[in-house]
Amino acid sequence: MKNRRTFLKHSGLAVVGAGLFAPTKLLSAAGLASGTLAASGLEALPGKKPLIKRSYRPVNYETPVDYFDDVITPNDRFFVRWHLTNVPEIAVADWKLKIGGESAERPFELTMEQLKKDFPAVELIAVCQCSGNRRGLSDPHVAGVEWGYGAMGNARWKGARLKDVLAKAGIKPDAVEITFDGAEGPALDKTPDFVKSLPLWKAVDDNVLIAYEMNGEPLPHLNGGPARIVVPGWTATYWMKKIVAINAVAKPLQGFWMNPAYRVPKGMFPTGERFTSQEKDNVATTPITEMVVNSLITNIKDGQRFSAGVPVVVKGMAWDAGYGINLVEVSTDGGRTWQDAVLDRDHGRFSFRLWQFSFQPSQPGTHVVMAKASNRQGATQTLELIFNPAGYQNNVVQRIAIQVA
Ligand SMILES: Nc1nc2c(c(=O)[nH]1)N[C@H]1C(S)=C(S)[C@@H](COP(=O)(O)O)O[C@H]1N2
Ligand SMILES: [Mo]
Repeated sequence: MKNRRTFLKHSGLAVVGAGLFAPTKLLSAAGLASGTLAASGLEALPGKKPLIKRSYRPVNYETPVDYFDDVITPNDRFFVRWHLTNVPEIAVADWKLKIGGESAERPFELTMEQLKKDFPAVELIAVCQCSGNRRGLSDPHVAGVEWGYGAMGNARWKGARLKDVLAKAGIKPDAVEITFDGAEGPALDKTPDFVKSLPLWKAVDDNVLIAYEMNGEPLPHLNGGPARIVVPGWTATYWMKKIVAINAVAKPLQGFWMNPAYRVPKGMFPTGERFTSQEKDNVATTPITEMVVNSLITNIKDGQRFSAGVPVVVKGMAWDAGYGINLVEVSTDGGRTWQDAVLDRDHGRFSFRLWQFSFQPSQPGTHVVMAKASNRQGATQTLELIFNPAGYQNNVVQRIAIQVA
C-alpha cells in the first residue's frame, strides 16, 4: 500500500484526527476478533461524520453503533464500501445511463433529466446491508473487510422503477438476467471490474429502483451518486452504485463477482428468493440473495455500569428481507428467559424497525443482555455462528455483559 497520507491527499480525502481516537470509543463492537478494533480508527471522509475506517484503498468505512440512534441513517453517517480504488466523481449534468444488451429490443440512453421526467418517481425506506457485515466477528477468522456491526444503514430512497426503464427498452423473451455496471473501472487495480446481475424476475420487481435521492438529498458521491440500484431485501452487493450501464442478457453473467464471490453453500441459509440461473448441479454454492433476520442493540455497551434497582432501557432495531419483523425478544439473564420488547412504528417492510425493552436489575453482578428478532415467516436469529468461508449472513444473537453494582 502507498503512503497513506499521500493517497489521502491525492484522493481528496480529509483526515480528521486520524490515529487520535482511543480504541475505547469503539468498544461497543463487543466480541470482535482481537486485533480488529486495534487496527481501526475514526476518520471523516468528505461529507461524512467520522466513521470507522476499515481500509483506505479501496474506501471502506463503517458506521459506529452509537450513530444508529434513529430509524433512518443520515447520509453523513451512512457506511461506504467500494471494491475498486479509482472511483470517479461524476457531475449530474455529465451522467448518462445506457440501457441495452442482446436481449433489449430498443437500446437507449438516459440523462438524469429524462430519468426524472419520463418515469414516475417512487420512494421507499430500505436497509442497505453488506453481505459481509459483522465478518470481523467470524471465528475462525476469515479474509475480507473486517467489518464490525456497522456495514449497513437504512435510508429513504427515491428513484424510478427499474422495470419502467427496462420496459422502454423492450425486453426480449430470451432475457434471463439484467446486468449492472458502475462507472469505476479496474484500470489501476488487479481487482476485476465490479459487474453484477439480477435475475430478470427480480429486476422487474416493483420495489427495485434506479435511485437518485437518498434521504431527500441528491445521492452522495460516496454512496453512488448520481444514481444507484436499490434492491430492497437483498444484500447490498446488488445495489450497484454510480450505475452507467444496464443490460438485458440471454445468458447468466459470468465473472469473479458472480462466482466465486458473493456465494454461500447451497442450503446453508433459509432463502425464499433464489438466484437459480446462477446455480449449477456441480457447484456447491449459490449466490447470496436475501438478508437474514437480524437485530442490533444500539444503546448499551459491554462493561457498562448500572445501579441495582434503577431501570435500564435497552434500545435497538431489527430487520429482515421484507417479510416483516413481528417479534423482538430480550433476555437479561444470558438467554435463560426471554421477554417481548416493544416494537416502534412500522416504516415499511424493508426498513429497520426500532424496539425497546426496560428492566430493573435487582441483583448486583454481571447481567448478559441479548436481543433476538423474528419475522412473519417464523425465521429467527441464530445463537451460534453459521460459519461460511466469506463470513456472510452473520445474524448471531449479541451478548452484552453489563455490570450492576
Ligand atoms: N459501483 C459499485 N457499486 C457497489 C459496490 C462497488 O464496489 N462499486 N459495492 C457494493 C457493495 S458490496 C456494497 S456493501 C454497497 C455499499 O453501499 P454504500 O457504499 O452506499 O454503503 O454498494 C454496492 N454497490
Ligand atoms: Mo458488500
